[in-house]
Amino acid sequence: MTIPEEEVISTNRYLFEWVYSVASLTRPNRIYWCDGSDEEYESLINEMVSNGILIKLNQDKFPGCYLHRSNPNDVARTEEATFICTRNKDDAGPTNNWMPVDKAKEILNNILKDSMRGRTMYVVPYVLGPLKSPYSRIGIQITDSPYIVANLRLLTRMGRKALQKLGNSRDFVKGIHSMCNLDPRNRFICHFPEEKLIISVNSNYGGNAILSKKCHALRIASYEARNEGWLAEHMLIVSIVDPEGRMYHIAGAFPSASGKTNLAMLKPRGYFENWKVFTLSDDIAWLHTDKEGRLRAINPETGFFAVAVGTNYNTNPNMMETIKKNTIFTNVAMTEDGEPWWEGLEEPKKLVYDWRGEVWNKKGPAAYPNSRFTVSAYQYPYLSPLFDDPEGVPISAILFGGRRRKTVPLVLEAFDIVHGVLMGAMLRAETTVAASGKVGILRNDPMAMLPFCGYNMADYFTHFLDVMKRLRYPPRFFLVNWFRTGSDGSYLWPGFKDNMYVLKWILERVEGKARAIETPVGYVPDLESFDLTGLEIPRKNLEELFRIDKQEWLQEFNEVEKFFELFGNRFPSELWEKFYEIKSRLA
Ligand code: GTP
Ligand code: SPV
Ligand code: MN
Repeated sequence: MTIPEEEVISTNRYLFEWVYSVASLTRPNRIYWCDGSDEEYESLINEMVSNGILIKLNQDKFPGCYLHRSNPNDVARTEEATFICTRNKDDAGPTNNWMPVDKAKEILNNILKDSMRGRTMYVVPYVLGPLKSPYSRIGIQITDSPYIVANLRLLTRMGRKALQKLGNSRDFVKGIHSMCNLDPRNRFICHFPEEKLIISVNSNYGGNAILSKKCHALRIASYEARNEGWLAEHMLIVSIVDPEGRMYHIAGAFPSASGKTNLAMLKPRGYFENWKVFTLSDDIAWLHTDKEGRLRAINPETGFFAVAVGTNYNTNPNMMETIKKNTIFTNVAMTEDGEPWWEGLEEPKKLVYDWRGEVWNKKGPAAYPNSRFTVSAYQYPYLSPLFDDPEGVPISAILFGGRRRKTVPLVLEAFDIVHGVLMGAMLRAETTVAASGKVGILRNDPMAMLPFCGYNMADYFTHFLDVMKRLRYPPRFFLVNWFRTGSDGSYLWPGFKDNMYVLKWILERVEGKARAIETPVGYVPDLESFDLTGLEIPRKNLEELFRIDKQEWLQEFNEVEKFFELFGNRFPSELWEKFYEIKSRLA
């Protein structure tokens, strides 16, 4: 194949050879190298509107906003179709689906053969992390989906600048994505960490197909991070300024659709009027150790791919302001005059088309429960001023959380670093709509990384502990739970903006100020001194929120024990020791 002169925007021979080898397998009509310009984005959008991939929303009220309707069989991540392909099965570990490299490539090559016929193959270079950061990384995604290109443009530093940064280096993650015919039986999201390669076929859904996100920034990056001494985590990063003007940064790992975006975007109101909260990341954090021995966090992304349902002016007013323009909505409902709509917003007085485009009959949901929107972080009103800081921000506290109806109190502080890491490793949470399969099933989800760790999780625990123990100024560790329910099944804690009460207590603990009560499993706030000024909540709810039930916790330990045993002798002994030390206090 000859390369037309005007398309040459890089001199990287290695890159060209790879791109053209993929083209000779997939046989696209045309190859297009993305430069990341505004004009390019606009023309992509216009093309998608003209061929029905995007629907123009009401441009008077929502300028630059579009709706995409997925194939109904392709609306969430598919963990059962996600594989880590390594030479040795043990390197993927017992929690990942594994396939031998050769077998996976044979299957994928057969699927990819001629898969882009009649389509354009886009070559999308992107940088993860601030352009000048020593911690940033480069990826090139090849895709035949213009919808994915538009998402990459909003979520990453994409285009010419990435190629400039790459130069003639071979050091980039290769992503090959083809929608094929969206056949769910031939859907595969395969990772080859040993060769920095991702191949994703037969899906066009976010986490399966925006390869920069979960596939690169978590699965491949976590593998590289282990080899290089850092961490790639499924964590939000939030910056908090107290009334005295001190700024703190907190990271939090919660499973998918369990509150990262909402916590990162908390808008302090009422009693917290004199506080400020800024967002640095709503989904992914890359954590490094700096020269002083602090943990530093950057956000590899530049945008949000966030859950729509439940987002409104009470829960997340900042996000509501952000998504009024230049936003791609996926699988939300639409009113007859072209406004996006989903459950949790005010009841519309107008006719509503559901997420499939049919007149909503109110029998099922109008918006798909995992409907999302993609929007650039740069139009978010409270983006952290340190968002583009190449060095990232120092982390004072790490939170682990998830949906738990019982057992886990509103907040629980770890005794020490090893216990903190153990708390993360012991994290269990209910499954959510973000992945296909049953919702509400309690499962182990260590550090909220179960679906995203690119190597054996026992090695991951060892590495996580190593990184934390090497720090001169380690963060404090907390378990949090906004989802505990009372006997009637309703949430005991109001959540959202009121999570600020918990964050304040956490910062007071960091400063060595707030009082806590020691329980067998960690420290809980002393109810007498826990500041709840301005919050009306029945005393009996509070008592239940902080209650540690020894029987339930013993059961928790017994169940987690079985999970840890899956890892055999690869599981770090230091965590076992801490585990049994605490378990013995419960017995
Ligand atoms: P991913 O993008 O999938 O990684 O999700 P996430 O962890 O960022 O979750 P997000 O903040 O989008 O919240 C998911 C769902 O949980 C939404 O429907 C929220 O309304 C709901 N939610 C978030 N925070 C709270 C909270 O404090 N209390 C309650 N009850 N619900 C919450
Ligand atoms: C998640 O599922 O954790 C998400 C959405 O953040 S996705 O990009 O689909 O992974
Ligand atoms: Mn996520």
